[in-house]
Amino acid sequence: MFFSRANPPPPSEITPQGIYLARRSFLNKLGALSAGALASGNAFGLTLPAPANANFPKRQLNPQDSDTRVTPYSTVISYGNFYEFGPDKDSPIRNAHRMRTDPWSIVVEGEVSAAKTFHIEDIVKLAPLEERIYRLRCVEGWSAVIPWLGYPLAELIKRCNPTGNAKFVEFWSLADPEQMPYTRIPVLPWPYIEALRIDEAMHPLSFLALGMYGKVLPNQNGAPLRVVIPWKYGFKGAKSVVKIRFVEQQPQTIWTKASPKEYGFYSNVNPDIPHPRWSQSYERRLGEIFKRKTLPFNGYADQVAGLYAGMDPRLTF
Ligand SMILES: Nc1nc2c(c(=O)[nH]1)N[C@H]1C(S)=C(S)[C@@H](COP(=O)(O)O)O[C@H]1N2
Ligand SMILES: [Mo]
Repeated sequence: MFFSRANPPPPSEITPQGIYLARRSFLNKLGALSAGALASGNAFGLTLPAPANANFPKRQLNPQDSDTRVTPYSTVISYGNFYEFGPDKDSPIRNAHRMRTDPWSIVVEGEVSAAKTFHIEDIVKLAPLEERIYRLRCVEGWSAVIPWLGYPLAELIKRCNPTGNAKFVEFWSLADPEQMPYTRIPVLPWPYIEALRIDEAMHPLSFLALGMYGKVLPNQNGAPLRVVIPWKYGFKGAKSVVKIRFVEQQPQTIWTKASPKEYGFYSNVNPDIPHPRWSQSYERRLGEIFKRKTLPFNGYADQVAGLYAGMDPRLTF
């Protein structure tokens, strides 16, 4: 990306509590549901510690040993990218509190049987909430393991009633200059729009996150809802989504518009395809000292490689 990489902060002193203390009735409902979701464990057979037991990672001799250890909450809320709030890794936690997430709705348009609007109160109740513990690999070379709370993206996509012409789906993030100071500056071609092929969006791993670590999403991580596509670089998952648009042709995204040589449409994690300015072979899990190898499709190849059968991997970067 256009900002230099920095080191993650030490496990921070920030208390989770201050960030999201019950602001809306739907958040309370989400909290109640999440207790059940946590008890039910996670999908896809990952054996992972409950977030409450997650310790700050220790040095590992074998870099794969700790592969599924959950990254500390304090790290995930204080280090990240949300460029609408600024260029630095701590810009989101410093500035995202300005964003008002209530009321919130998502407009659905384009190739759908009828355009419509979903309100967040209804989106939260659309499908049973579950916990998914996913690796997140940022294209910049850092990664995290995050327990998301939400439901499959397919649940929402289905209810949008896309037409047969809908081959791709765009996710638009909020871009309000009043609340998001950096959207006044053309550092990126706002709004933040990311997109998927419909079958990618419908894949059972694709997730709509409303919370993480058993709590509602903090603003800086994309409240009140964001997309999570674990086999792609983190930037494919738009935060704070306000619009879903179905289209027939493969669309441009914020990153293909900003820098087409550096970012492709697919952006599947691939250690063998370097970014023009750095290797993608290794990554550093936030909080760890040694780098670990980046895995094809971020470790989800068994589930998703079939989506790209017959395609040249150089075209799916
Ligand atoms: N709207 C919006 N969504 C975004 C971004 C952004 O800047 N704006 N950054 C992306 C990038 S580059 C990454 S790596 C992830 C980071 O998510 P996290 O901060 O929750 O770890 O969010 C993605 N979604
Ligand atoms: Mo990223």
